[in-house]
Amino acid sequence: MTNPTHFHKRLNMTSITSMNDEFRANLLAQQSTSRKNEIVRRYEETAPILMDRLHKLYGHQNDHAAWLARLSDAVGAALASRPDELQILDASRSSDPTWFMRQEALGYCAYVDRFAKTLSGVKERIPHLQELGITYLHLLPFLQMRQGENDGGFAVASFDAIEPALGTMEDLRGLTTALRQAGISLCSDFVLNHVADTHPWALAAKGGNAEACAFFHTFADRKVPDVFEKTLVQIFPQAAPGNFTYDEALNRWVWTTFYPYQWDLNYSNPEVFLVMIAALLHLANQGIEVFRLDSTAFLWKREGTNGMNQPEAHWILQAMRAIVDIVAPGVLLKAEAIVPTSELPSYVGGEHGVRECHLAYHSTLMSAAWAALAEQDADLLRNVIRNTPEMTGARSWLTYVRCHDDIGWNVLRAEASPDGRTASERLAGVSAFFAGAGESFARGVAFQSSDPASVHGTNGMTASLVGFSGTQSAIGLNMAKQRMLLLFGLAYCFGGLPLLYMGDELAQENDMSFLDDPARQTDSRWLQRPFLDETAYAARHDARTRAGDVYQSLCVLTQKRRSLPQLAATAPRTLLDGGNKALLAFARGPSRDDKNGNDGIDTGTGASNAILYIGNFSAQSVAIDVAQIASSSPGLSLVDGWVDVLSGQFVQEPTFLSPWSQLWLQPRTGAQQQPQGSMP
Ligand code: OTU
Repeated sequence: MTNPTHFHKRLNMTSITSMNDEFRANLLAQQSTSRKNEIVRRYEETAPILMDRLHKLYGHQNDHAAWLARLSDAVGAALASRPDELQILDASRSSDPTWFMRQEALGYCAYVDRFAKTLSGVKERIPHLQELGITYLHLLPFLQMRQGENDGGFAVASFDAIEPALGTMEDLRGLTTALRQAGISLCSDFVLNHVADTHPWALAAKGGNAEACAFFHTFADRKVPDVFEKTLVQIFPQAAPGNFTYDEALNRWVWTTFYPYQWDLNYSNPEVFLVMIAALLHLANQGIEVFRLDSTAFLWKREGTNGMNQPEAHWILQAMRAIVDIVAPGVLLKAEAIVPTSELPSYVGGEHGVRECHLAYHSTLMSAAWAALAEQDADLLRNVIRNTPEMTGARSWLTYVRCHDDIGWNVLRAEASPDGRTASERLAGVSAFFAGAGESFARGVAFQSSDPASVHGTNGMTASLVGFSGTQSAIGLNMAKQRMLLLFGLAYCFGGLPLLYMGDELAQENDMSFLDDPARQTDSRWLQRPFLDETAYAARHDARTRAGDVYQSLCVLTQKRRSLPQLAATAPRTLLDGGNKALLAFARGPSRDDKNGNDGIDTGTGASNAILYIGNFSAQSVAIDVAQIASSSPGLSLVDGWVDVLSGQFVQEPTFLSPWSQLWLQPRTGAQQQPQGSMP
C-alpha cells in the first residue's frame, strides 16, 4: 500500500492554512448564527489534529483540496441537522467530560433479538436495565445485515437502515429517546473495517463500477496477497482460512480479514473515510451516544506486518474523533482492539493523551483474570496491571468478564513468557483448562486459532466457565458463584467502565442450539449468545434459585460500587504486593475530584480514604496481612484498621481470605472503633 508520509512534504504550509480556512468557512456556512461561536470554538480546538491527520493520510492525493471541501460539507450538514435535544446533551457533557467515568457508570451488552426480540422490545425492558443499575446499553449489530450468514450482524449491508426483523429508524429514535430519559446511553457497533459482500458498494464493484471497486483492496492474482499472507494473522483459520477471497463476479481477489463475505474497506481511499464518517454522524444524530468501533486494529494494511495497529489506523481514529468532537461532543468512541497490552493505550490516546477513543476494551485484563482462575495464581494479572499505564483525562478502559466473542489467550504472550515455560506452553495450559481438561471446573470449548502451538481462544458463558455446569454439589456451586463474583469484583474495582454481558446476571450456561443451525455451527462463539432465559429472569428475586442468588449478589456489588467514589475511573490505582501468588492487591483512590481534600488523606487521623482491593484467585484459604500489604503504599501505611465494605465487617488480623473471595477494604473511621465481628 502507499505510504502517505512520502508524499506529505508536497503540501506546503500556505496551502494547509488556506484549506483549514476553507474547511471552517464551509462548516460555518450551513449553521445558524446563534451556534456559530460555539462551533468556531470546537473547530479551533480540534483543527490542528484534524488537518494534520487528514494531510498525512490523504494530502498526497491530487484532488485533496476538493475532497476536503466535500468532507467539510458533509460534516457541516450533520452539524446543521443535529437535533436540539442532542445539542443539549452535547453541552452538558462538554462541561462534564468525565461523565462516563463515574463509579455509578455501568454497562450492559446484548443482542437485540436475544434480549428483547426488537428495538421496541428493548424499550420495554428499560426497567430490567434500571433495576440492574445500568447507565449504558451496548446493543450488538442491528443495522441491516447480510442475509444468511452474517457473523451476528458484523456483515453490514446498509449503514442507513435497521435490520427489518429488528425494527426501523423510527424505532431506533424512539429507543434512544426513551433510554436517554432513563439515564441510559445507547452504544451501537460501528463496523468500520469491512462491509458485507451484499452492501451496495460491493454489489456495484461486482457490477464493474471502478469507483466502487476502489473502496476495497482487490488484486488481479495471488501475487500481492501471497506476499501479505507471509506476515498476516488469521482470525478464523478454520472457518475462514486466509485473508483474501476470490470473487467470481469481480474476477479478482478481495481482502477479507474475517469471513469471506466481509470485505475490508480501503482507507487509503479518501472516499471511504468520507462516506464512513458521514454514516457515523448520521447515526449519532439518531441519538446513539457511544460507538463501539469494531476491529479498529485492522484499518490500515502494510506489507511485512501482521496488518494490525499501524500508525495510519490511529490517524484515522484521531481524525474521526476530531470530527465527532465538532459535531457531537456528547458522543463517545470506544475502540475494540483485541491486541497485546502494550498496544492498548494508544487507542485511548497514549501517554501524551492525543484525542483518539474515549474508551478501549481492556481485553488483556479480562483474559488474565480468567487465566488467574486456571493457574490459581494472579501473576498474569499483576503483569498486565504493571503494563497498563496510569492515564489522566477523559478516557478510560472498558472492563468486562465476558462478551460475545472468544476469550483470546495470544494477547497475553508478553505477560506469559517470564515464568520459565514458553508463553505458548503456558497459555495452551490455560486454554486446555477452560476446555475442561483434567480436574477443571470449566466447561468451555477451544476456539479456532492460527497459532502454530495451538493456543486456542476459549468460548463459553461465564457460568459454564466458572464451574456452574460441571458440578451438582452445594460446595461446588458455591465455589462457582465465588469465582464469578471475583471476576465481576475485579471489573468493578479496577478503574474503568464495567460491562455486563446479557445472561451472566442470571448465571445462564452455554447455549448448544447453534450446533443445529448450518449457518452458525462452525462458529462456537454462538455458545455464549443465548436467548435471555425468561424463567430465570422471573425468578431473579428468589435467592433460593441459582439465577436469583447470582442476580442479587451482583446487585449488591453494584450498589457497593456506586457508593464508593474511590472506584470511579478517574481515581488512581496502585498495584500492591499481596504476599502470596494467589492474591491480587491494589489500592484505588483517593478520588481525584475529592472535594474534601486534595490528597484524600484525612488530616485528623492521617488515614487515606483509599479503597484496598484484595482478591484470592485460588481454591485455598490464604492468610493475609493487611497492614503489610498496605505498607507498600505511602498513603495507606498509617491506616489503623480496616473494614470490608462487602461484608461490613472489621478486619481482625491475622485473618484468612477464603477460596475465590475478595475484600474491598476501607480505612476504619472514628465511629468504627469496635470490631464488628470476625471475617467470614
Ligand atoms: C470483532 O472481533 C467482533 O467483535 C466479532 O464479533 C466479529 O466477528 C469481528 O470483529 C468481525 O467484525 O478481531 O479486533 O477472535 O475477537 O474477530 C477485534 C474473535 C476482532 C474476535 C475478533 C474481533
